[in-house]
Amino acid sequence: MSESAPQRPSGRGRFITFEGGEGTGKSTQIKKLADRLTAAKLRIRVTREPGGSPGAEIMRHLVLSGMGKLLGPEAETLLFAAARDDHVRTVIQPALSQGVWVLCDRFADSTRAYQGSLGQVPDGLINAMQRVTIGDLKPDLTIILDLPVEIGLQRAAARRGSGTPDRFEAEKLSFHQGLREAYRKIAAEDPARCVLIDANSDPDTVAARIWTALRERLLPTPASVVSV
Ligand code: T5A
Repeated sequence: MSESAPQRPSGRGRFITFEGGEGTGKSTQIKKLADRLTAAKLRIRVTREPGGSPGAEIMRHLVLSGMGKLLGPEAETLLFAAARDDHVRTVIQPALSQGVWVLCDRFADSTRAYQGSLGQVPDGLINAMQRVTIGDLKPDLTIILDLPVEIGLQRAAARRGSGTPDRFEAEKLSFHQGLREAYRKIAAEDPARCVLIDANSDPDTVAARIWTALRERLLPTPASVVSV
């Protein structure tokens, strides 16, 4: 196979996050990008939130089972923050400092969209928790997958089969519509970091859009690509 691919960077790895509403195809696209970057001989760590480390996976179970919701929006947000704190310290930072590229399925923008915009948790609390949990850590690139909510929910339902919807899948259609708008706003407010990707196509077409964005954002000069 011969294609343009990124050169292994010296020093710190790159941090790429995937965001979007339910069933927008984040997991599918992370796998495709990981395969492509691995073929380009980069060291890749795929991870997710909530979760990604043993401690954070326990928190994941708590929030997705709906137990966090019983405590109220602010306490539920604290659970996400506690999970992120463990994940950043034990997985993300060590990998980046070893030159590994980290691809993370959801990160801090999820808290801003789900708990901030939709849960109405005040910005002040979200910002304070962000300072504690991630400090100066900022994704080099955030891919926001954009899709009509009905299609995303249909995809999520088809994949779930006869299983029960989780705590957020079970929210009303208006919640998911608000979520889509919240992500569009995040993308518009931080265009240097975020790219909004039309996810309403087949998986390979969406992957090609993501690859183009990644090359434009993280590999800006011809000198930074090699053939494999
Ligand atoms: N959350 C998370 C917060 O509220 N605050 C936070 O701070 C954080 C970090 C996590 C939940 O936690 C919330 C947000 C979430 O509700 P989760 O189980 O990790 O929940 O689930 P999600 O991240 O929401 O991801 P989903 O499981 O809903 O879906 P994905 O990963 O976006 O989609 P994917 O790739 O699994 O695809 C879904 C189905 O569609 C098909 C796939 O094959 C699959 O069957 N598909 C396509 N079909 C047609 N065309 C395409 N282009 C397709 N791409 C995928």
